[in-house]
Amino acid sequence: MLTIHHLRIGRSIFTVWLLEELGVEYDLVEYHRNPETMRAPPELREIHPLGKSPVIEDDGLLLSESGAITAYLLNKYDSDGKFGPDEGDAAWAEYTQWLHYAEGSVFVPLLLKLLSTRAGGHALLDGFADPEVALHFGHIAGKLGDNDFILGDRITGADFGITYMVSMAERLGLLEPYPTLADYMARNLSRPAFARALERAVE
Ligand SMILES: N[C@@H](CCC(=O)N[C@@H](CS)C(=O)NCC(=O)O)C(=O)O
Repeated sequence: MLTIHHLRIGRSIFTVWLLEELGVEYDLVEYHRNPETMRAPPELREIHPLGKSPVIEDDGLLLSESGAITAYLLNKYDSDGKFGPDEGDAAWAEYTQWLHYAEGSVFVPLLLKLLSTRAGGHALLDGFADPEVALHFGHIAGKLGDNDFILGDRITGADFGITYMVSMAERLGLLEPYPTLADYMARNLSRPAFARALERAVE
């Protein structure tokens, strides 16, 4: 059976949500952050050399990186293509761009804002991160438009990572200028599969 290594609190709940949407059976192993450093416990390094989450194990495969995990899970468990277009066409290329955009581009400025906030404000970090946050969240809101999901009227694999970024922006108090993104997040987090993920992953 597939195993997900889930670190609280962080992005792996969004992979658990995907597993619930797909109806895949899985074992969940939970880890807690060190309350002082907020880093993952050393046990995660016994699973994967990077010691980060999410990590999945499936049929002898050990896989990290949430975008790659999403792609793998959809390839294997979404045979009727409910959560993404077929590989190779233009719709798939655009979908892949949005799938990797979250971790590849949106996360860094959010991390800088997190560090700046923890430092009680930091001019150098904010000087870079503030316009980048505005650039990326303006871009995401522009793409979303009046749609329910990032690529239109149905949820795709790209929505899991984008929802994580939007939720992180919300936690950092950065979402106020983007009411449609707040609605988007609320819509996604109110899905029954997300409620099941929370029930499973958060005691
Ligand atoms: N790009 C990776 C990032 C993985 C990552 O940094 N995960 C965080 C949790 S949200 C983590 O494990 N942090 C603990 C640490 O670095 O000590 C992905 O998409 O999975």
